[in-house]
Amino acid sequence: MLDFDGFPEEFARRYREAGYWRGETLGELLRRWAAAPEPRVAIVDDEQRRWTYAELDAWADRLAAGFRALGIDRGDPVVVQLPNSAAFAAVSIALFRLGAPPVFALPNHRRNEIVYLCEAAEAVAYVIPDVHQGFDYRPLAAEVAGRVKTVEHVLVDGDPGEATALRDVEAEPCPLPGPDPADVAFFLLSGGTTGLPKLIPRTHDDYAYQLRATAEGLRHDENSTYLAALPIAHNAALGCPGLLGTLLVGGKVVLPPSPSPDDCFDLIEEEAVTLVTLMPPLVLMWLESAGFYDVDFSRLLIQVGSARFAPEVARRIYSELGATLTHWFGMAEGLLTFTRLDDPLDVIIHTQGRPLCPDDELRVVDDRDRDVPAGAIGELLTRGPYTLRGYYRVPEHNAKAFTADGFLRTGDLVRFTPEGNMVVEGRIKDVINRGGEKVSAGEVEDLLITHPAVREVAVVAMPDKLLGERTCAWVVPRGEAPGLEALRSFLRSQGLADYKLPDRLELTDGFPHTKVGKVDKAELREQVAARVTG
Ligand code: OOB
Repeated sequence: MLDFDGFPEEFARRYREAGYWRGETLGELLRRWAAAPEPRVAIVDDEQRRWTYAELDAWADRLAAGFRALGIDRGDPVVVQLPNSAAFAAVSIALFRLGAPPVFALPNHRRNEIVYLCEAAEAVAYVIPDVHQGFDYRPLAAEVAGRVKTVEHVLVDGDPGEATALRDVEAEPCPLPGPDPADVAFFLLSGGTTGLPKLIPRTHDDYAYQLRATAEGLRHDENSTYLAALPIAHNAALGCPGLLGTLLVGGKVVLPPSPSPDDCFDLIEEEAVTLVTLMPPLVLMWLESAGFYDVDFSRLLIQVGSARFAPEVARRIYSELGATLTHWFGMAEGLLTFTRLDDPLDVIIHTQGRPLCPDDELRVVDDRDRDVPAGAIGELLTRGPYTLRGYYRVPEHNAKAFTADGFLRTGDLVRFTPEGNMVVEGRIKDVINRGGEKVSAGEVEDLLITHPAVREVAVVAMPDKLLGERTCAWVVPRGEAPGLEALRSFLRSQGLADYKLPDRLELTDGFPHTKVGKVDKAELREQVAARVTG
């Protein structure tokens, strides 16, 4: 079995007694709806094919049996890199039933990320589409399987090429040993604090709670329709309530080909969509396009989180779309806060609301872990029934990332209003939040420093009208100065995902330093901000 930092027994008992944890496992989540006498639509895929709960359930059973026949067992991690598709749901539920935790990679991850994930998890298999958005995943998978010895199977949704087709894996359903509710159900990726993103173990107990509570919080039920516009491999669209929460409550999930207005707006009416999750730049895009379409948004609840969401834009959701907003703060690690449906408009627009669970513990502290006065800004620390107790297999990192009593140091700077609503004010972690996509500065720096023309490098955020932030690489050159395009193609050749490539290059003879001798990134951020806005 997988060895990971689970919840201490004293806390597990408390969460069970309070009724948050009910001994459920995620593989069982759609059984009830599959057994209903009337067929119910679970998923409408990007080719408008409609999958009933019974079909999805049977497919997951056949896949689980097939995975087992391949030798994939309870506790064996499997890297899953599928786009939004019915196969994503079937494969994930099959792996939940088997107790073989998927490691959810994003569709735009490339060799650098996937090799790392396979190695960090010691994955036994890697599941991919054949071609998606013009990218052929099969050569990538062949390379990954060649490099990472533990990866024994490459499984392809579609034309398998040299690898194995998912459809050929399916087998007659068989009894499975099944996981324990306290087991790791799957791994998510952290946005990163230092260096490479870490693996986040999420248990059946904790995620089943998250699904149930987020659905209740948004009154999302069997009559609701969720439009999965963002990648369902990301926590926000996977389970807040997202794909899995919708399947839990018996609703319908619609998978558009992309989050663009062209692909989504007609579906909103045709499928009577009630909930969608968007990142702030997409809200802007939807607002700019809405006038060109004749769509009734009045039933739609728009869930926005992942990055700072400007109040001026938030207000336009009401005035221009006639839709409703729920404003979220979330992290793959666990903690979710959000504005409730009956909150006053001012609260919805200006704050990220209150924690999901009455037993979420939140502290706001200074740089010596002392609680700041009420209303002051400080780092958010948190502990609770769906927040991890340790990243996977990185004890040294965990010693710094958690307090001795198990609070996660979020790296986010927040304050609370007198009414108890949280407001994110900034962050101290070394991450660029590129419109909701997280770029770990250290990860990009570690690759850039290996370029022969780079003597020193510091990657920082710079302001951007559309994305909020973009990535700037400051470089002290060695010999002839490199250009931005040269550095970008170098990073691409190293297998780094496109969204992590720097958007701008600044050359300098040397970096400013702080009193303790570290590169002064705050100063570099200010200098580039002055140049791009000035
Ligand atoms: C969501 O999850 P991640 O893991 O991609 O990123 C977490 C980080 C937070 O630590 C914070 O730095 C930032 O994203 N963030 C926000 C924010 N919501 C998240 N920063 C400013 N304002 C906000 N409202 O991003 C995520 C997961 C589940 C639901 C929603 C978002």
